Amino acid sequence: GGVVDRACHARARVLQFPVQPDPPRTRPVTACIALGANLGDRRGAIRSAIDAIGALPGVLSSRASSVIETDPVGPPGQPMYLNAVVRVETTLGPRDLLGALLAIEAGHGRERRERWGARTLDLDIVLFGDEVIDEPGLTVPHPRFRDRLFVLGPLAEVGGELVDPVTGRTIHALLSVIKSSS
Ligand code: A4P
Ligand code: MG
Repeated sequence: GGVVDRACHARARVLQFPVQPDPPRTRPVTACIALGANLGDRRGAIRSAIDAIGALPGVLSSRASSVIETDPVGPPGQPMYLNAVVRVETTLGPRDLLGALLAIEAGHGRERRERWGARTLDLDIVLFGDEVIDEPGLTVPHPRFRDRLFVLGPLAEVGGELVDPVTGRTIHALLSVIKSSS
């Protein structure tokens, strides 16, 4: 009946299929979570999500980037976003972390409508140590983060030295690639 159970139930509800909790871990992993909001009280949602992530059981420490305002990517006519990244040291597994993030999103009144559409709060796992995960409901590293300045900028601030396990490049290197192509 702990936070992991609740997180699994939240995840099962959103994904509409049952999920098993991760096996217990002892060694902490560095994970990075991207935050985005473009509806309602954007700054309040980002701030309280940063606090909620830092307070999760199994999150040993956390460090948040600056919060930046960015042009929307996706369907036209959306409001501007606020984006940030939080870097954590955690003993949660990736599935339990996702469940906890979905519960935080749900607590902010997130409703899923259009893909890439406007949202009160979006929390994505960008990196989870050097793990590569591709399963229904969880793809890590996040499949689109390498093209997105609104993720790479804040990510470089808190984890520029971290290595993308798919390309073998550091975040600093990925950022300079997209800066030079845009
Ligand atoms: N899911 C799979 N992998 C992950 C992961 N690594 N982290 C699954 C988190 N969730 C992951 O998410 C649907 C499901 O993705 C989750 O239930 C989880 O099981 P969603 O947030 O409802 O779907 P979405 O919004 O269509 O996709 P996603 O990936 O969040 O959208 P994107 O691609 O991140 O785009 N423009 C600016 N400037 N700033 C933004 O933050 N964000 C988006 C969202 C578009 N444009 C933007 C921004
Ligand atoms: Mg998302």
